[in-house]
Amino acid sequence: KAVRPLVICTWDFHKASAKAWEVLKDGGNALDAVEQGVKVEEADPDNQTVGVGGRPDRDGNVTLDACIMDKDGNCGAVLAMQNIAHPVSVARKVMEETPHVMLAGKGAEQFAYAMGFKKTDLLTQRSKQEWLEWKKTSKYEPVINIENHDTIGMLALDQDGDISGACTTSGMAYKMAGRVGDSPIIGAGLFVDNEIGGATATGVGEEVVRTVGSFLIVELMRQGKSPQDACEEGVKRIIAKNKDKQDFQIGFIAINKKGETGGYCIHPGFSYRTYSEAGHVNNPSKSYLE
Ligand code: SD4
Repeated sequence: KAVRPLVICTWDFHKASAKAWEVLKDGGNALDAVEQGVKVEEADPDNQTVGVGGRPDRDGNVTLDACIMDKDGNCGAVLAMQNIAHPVSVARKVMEETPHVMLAGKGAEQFAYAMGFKKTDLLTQRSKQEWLEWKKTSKYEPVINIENHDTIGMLALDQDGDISGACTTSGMAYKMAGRVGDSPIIGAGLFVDNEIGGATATGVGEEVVRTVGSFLIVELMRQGKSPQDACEEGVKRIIAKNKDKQDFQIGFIAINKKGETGGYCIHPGFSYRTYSEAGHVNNPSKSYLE
């Protein structure tokens, strides 16, 4: 018998997984669960890689990326959007209220206002101070498990056995203006196929985009791999393209229709949360390197 409902998310975001579980345990659907879950991190000013409080780009602007995907393969995304606290909810509106899948920059922001979202200053004093400090040297060197520490990708399997997912981030700190990572790209930062399962990613987005990581993992599950084996193969594909230089982090998590889960990363330090009737657990991820 399948384990459900169930939620899984990147990193130790226990408040987000608890929120999603609250929705799921009362029979709520997976789409609402992932949206409500990741919104907890978007709203948290202490999380410096998602939503309010996110680290800015090198010009001092906080630009947010997010996407969402439902059981029917519908999806929506916003890219490099400023001044809106809940990009995942705007992504859901793109999915539900427009004929499009992605809106970027100013267009996304205008659409959000039209949908009733309020203008919000996303740059906190703390993130601003750190950025001013960074500007003194302006060295762009993402630090493993630190700069990448907070993107939230979440997948849920609801009581009806349906899967949805969401992913939201402020992206790599001090990125170039206009840079977009994997997180809002369907297939890269997130993919759900309700016949099979779902996958989502955290880490250096450029590498995830190059291998269309989350889509790859779902396809590997379609071919019979467990979520764990599929995540491991996903990381190995990235390693194969980076034989000489592995000084960056990638973490993948996945779920299938049976409620089996998996996670894998390059460097130790990544973990993921699961919440089901079996409990609320922070799972240290296995890693490619020791
Ligand atoms: C990105 N994957 O924009 C994101 C970064 C990330 O925690 O995971 N940050 O490339």
